[in-house]
Amino acid sequence: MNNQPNSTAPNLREIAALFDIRADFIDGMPYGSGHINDTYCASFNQAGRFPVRYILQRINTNVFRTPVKLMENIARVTRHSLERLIEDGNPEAYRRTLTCILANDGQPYAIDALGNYWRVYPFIERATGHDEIQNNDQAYQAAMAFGNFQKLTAGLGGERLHETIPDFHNTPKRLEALKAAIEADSHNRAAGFKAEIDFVLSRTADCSRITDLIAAGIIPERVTHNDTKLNNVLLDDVTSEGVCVIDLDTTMPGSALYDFGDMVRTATPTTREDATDLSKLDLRMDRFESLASGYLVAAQSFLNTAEIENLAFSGKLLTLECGIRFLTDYLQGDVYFKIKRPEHNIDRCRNQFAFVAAIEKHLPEMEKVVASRAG
Ligand code: ADP
Ligand code: GN1
Ligand code: MG
Repeated sequence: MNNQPNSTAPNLREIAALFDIRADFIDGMPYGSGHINDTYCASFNQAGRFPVRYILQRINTNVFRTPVKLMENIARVTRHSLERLIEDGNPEAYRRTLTCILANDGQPYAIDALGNYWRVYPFIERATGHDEIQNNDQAYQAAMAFGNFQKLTAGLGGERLHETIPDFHNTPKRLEALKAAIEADSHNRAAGFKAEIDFVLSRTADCSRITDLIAAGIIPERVTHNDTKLNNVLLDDVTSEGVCVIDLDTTMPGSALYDFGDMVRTATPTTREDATDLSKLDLRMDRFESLASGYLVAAQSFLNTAEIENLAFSGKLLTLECGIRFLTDYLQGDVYFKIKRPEHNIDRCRNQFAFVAAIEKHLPEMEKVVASRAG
């Protein structure tokens, strides 16, 4: 089974009818640039007001093997988030968190005639998830929003959340998976990518730095988002304020460093993740300073010293890990990430590795910035 876009377009009217939307379907179309789920934006006439928009999302069950447990997590996290916002008197609580529209049977998901799992969220209006950063304020606001999200989930009582993808950010295991893909070489691609493979192998020691600190109890487990790429937070179109953290599929036990690292990966490079002209790729220190400042405003009160000391390094690790995952997927024949061209995954991999090299160059400066911002 693979993850490339389904050629048969779903009947969105029929999907919408599985949910308690209480509005008349007008139309719908594919939406966004996520690499994992199939996302649609649909318009409705809601008691004479139109268009009222909803997001209809087909969950990728090739990637998320336990969709019911996944939706249990999301329902808990979003309910908790809404309760806190209302308690705090936020006048637009329903724009500040995803909320699940329940299916006709009361579950936060519905299964269509083909066995696909679907969910529906109100469309968060007048806010955008940016694929590419435009200014330092966006970095500051996005980082603060993800930091506040970690603060919010720290207050989630009850049972440990389900691990929707076990070992998601276990970089040593990601490295092992790459080695297995090289060994199997199912698509006869490995021979052409010796430079990329050597790049990873020469950084083997980096891969286990955070997992070792977690195993030693020096870095604590927290409930984290685990997919904090820039376009997974919607920023207000007028003020740039972080309005709503989205894409909660991987919200589960993790490390704060995974979240900060993925922000560095996506908010500080000068080019987008799949750019092929690497001569222009560098890390912008001004973006990094804004990112670290915004994150620490929200997170400084709960992070421990070891976490703060590894914030800059986490950017390097998460970028390396993402490059490893793109390379693995390329060698396996593009079964995980959606691609728009045959070389997409290897282009992304090369871009990530070039960015690792850029981070390595800036790491001492980045560490100084974190130290000064953390006081
Ligand atoms: P994926 O896991 O495939 O990345 P996301 O949940 O991130 O899927 O959704 C894909 C895109 O759809 C997002 O980047 C964002 O632009 C848009 N999106 C998702 N949910 C909403 C929402 N509730 N309101 C507005 N836009 C949304
Ligand atoms: C995927 O779902 P999306 O597009 O926000 C991936 C992340 C990767 C990212 C790389 C569940 O994120 O882990 O870092 O692509 N999500 C999953 O762009 O694997
Ligand atoms: Mg996403």
